Amino acid sequence: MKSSSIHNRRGFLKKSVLGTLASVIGTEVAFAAHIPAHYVPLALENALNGKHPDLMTLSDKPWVVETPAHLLDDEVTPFEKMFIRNNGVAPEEKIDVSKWSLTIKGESAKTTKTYTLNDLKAKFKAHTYQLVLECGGNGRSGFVPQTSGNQWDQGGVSCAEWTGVRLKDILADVGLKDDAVYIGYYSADLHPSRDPAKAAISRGVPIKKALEDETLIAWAMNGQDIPLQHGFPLRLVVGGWPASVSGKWLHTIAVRNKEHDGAKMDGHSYRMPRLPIQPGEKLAETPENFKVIESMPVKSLITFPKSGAMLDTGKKLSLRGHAWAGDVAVREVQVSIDYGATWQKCTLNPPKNRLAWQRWSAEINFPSKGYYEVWARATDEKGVSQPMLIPQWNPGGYLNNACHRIAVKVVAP
Ligand SMILES: Nc1nc2c(c(=O)[nH]1)N[C@H]1C(S)=C(S)[C@@H](COP(=O)(O)O)O[C@H]1N2
Ligand SMILES: [Mo]
Repeated sequence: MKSSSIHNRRGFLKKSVLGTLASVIGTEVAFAAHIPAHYVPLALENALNGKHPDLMTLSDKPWVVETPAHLLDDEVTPFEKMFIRNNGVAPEEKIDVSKWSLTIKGESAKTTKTYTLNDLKAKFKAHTYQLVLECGGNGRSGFVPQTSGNQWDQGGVSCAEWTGVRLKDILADVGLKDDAVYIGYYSADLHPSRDPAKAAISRGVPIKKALEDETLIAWAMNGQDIPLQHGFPLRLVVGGWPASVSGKWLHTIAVRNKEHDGAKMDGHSYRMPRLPIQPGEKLAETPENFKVIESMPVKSLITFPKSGAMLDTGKKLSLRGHAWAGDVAVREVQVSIDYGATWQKCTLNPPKNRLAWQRWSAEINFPSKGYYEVWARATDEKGVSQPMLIPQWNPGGYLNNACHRIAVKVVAP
């Protein structure tokens, strides 16, 4: 976003911009005259980038925005409600799609090959999957003591529909050596320092995950070009694992003979202690102590109603949400209105395809008026359930899959 397009010469927001903002957020901007020079109101940053005004900005540089749970109600997450996690500076120059290419190389690739976007579309079959992308740090704000990193509530997750070619088809075309164990991606965004010698992020997955049918090199999201902030024009999309492995603005994939060693693969980045540790405990950040996070854990969200809902006594509440469980499916979702003492089974739909989230719903009767909490708990195919409160503390604040809870007030009509 260019400041000159929203501020006047003295640095104040243009009248027309304030008007646009008011119409997007559906109300006047209070104290508009007090907005400091050169300042960009939070809701304006969302609006200018086509995002819903109620998405919450966790960080400005790099840009990170989170979706409140009740805005994740759609079956397929639309662009405007999709969280953004940037680790660096998204490409700022206009991207010439005709010049964009993907190179496959690396010590464990039999050859090096470069494909233009058109080559990819012409040479390989296109596939479309709905895929859950959840930030490994989603839920981080629940950990005590607080860990460093963006303080996500529960909304660092999306399930959009991605279209592209299977990475496995491209890797078959290039040829893999016998010692190939990992792939790593390289992207066109810049490190926050803008030092071209450094990468903002360069992660990857073991070859087995890379070769799954659902692992895509995608050029479309929800039937359209991938929006700039989500990786235009090409993105690696790997459902069910920390979304940090789904490299945006993708230009190169390296086939590796060892665990990929790109930016944010080391230390405690996207890693969990191999053994449980005390909350706040310091542990040397070695691969002996920390292992890379693979499949994300079982999780669910209540997406309707919004927390704080009011209901008349004697009325049923129709509740719904989504549940997902990394590499596996969800077997059951239950809800409780008595702090986990008793649970009611929900209706649970199958996923649209493997690695998509699953819709769940329930009708709830409240026995009397008063304040209630509704808790939702999913169980995966392997029988693993969400913890009701906080799971294992870890230095990166990853994998908080505690039950989502909303407040409901039942009142006399
Ligand atoms: N090139 C690149 N890819 C990236 C990132 C990034 O900063 N640069 N962020 C990663 C992280 S940490 C997450 S959680 C997801 C976020 O995807 P989204 O912004 O499209 O929702 O993108 C991943 N891919
Ligand atoms: Mo992330």
